[in-house]
Amino acid sequence: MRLGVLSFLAGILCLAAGCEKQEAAGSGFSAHGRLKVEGTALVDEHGDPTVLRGMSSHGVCWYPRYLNGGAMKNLAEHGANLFRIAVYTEPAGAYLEDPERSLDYLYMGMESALSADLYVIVDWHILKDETPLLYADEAEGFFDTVSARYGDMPGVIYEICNEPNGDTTWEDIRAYAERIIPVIRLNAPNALILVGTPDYCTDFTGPLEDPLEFTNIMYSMHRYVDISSEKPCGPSQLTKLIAAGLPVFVTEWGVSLEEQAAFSEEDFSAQIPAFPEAAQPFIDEMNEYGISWAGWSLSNKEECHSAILPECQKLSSWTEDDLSISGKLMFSNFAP
Ligand code: IDC
Repeated sequence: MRLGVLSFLAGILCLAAGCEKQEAAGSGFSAHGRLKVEGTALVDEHGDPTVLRGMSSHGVCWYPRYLNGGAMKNLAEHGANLFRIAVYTEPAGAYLEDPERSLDYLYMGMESALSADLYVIVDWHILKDETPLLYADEAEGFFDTVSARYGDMPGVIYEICNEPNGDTTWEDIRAYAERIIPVIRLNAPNALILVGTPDYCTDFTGPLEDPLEFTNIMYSMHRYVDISSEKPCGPSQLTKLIAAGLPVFVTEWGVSLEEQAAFSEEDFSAQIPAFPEAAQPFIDEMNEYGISWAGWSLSNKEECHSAILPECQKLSSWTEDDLSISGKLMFSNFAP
């Protein structure tokens, strides 16, 4: 429980010092209630700026075991106030093949997260399908079903498409958003809604030039710090986007090794320790602007993105020793 104890002590010190921002980052929807987008910031029901930080699940169809109540409680103990649930559309075993199974897992994760006082993002995780228009009918059914079930609950946030990619244009995403957002808003008129952007949530030209007309929306930004180059990541586009007044929510960030395939296993593990230092400028930037984020991902899959070490079989009660280098960095920054 080293990290948990540390965040608890940090919380006490912080409160003693009158540091409200830090205290707020670790508390969930019971304290903040309904969220509203004001300019580039999220404000809570008291009108105070609010930052959400936590983890994203891996695909619910592959790692449902991490959607349990103890896991969510553990995230909250480490200072998180957010959990994102990734419902992959494809491939085999995912939503399109077995919607009931994915919905069961989604609801299980939502109940666990909400019980632990975490805000929850319902993520329609397109990826190989490239354009959200391909399965827009299914998306419409999905968001209608989920928003009807949860109504206008302040803890529930909707992310209408994970990472549009390939030839998908901003116009395609706009057409999709204009179809899906009204479906959600019919059941959940005040919900915060997040919209994926072109080129895997890295290209904001469209939203900047031609933003959506809806209120209470933010644009998803994804950032993977490539450490195979061994260079710390430079200042990202975040500063520019904030200066331009675009509200962004980092719904995924993490480590990537572009040249992963070219590395031997030994080289691969040699690279990972560089991650905390390489990622620090981006973390600092998000903190500076009060940007909300979810780290990818809460699982022990044998890959560089996993927060839990592959040999760790625990499904909750994680201590620092159970976390990967990436997991340690994310968990220790929930309530910095
Ligand atoms: C990755 C998973 C990996 C899985 C792959 C394909 O970590 O285990 O095999 O998806 O389903 C993203 C995506 C996210 C990726 C992640 C890491 O949104 O689905 O997860 N990533 O590659 N964008 C950039 C990186």
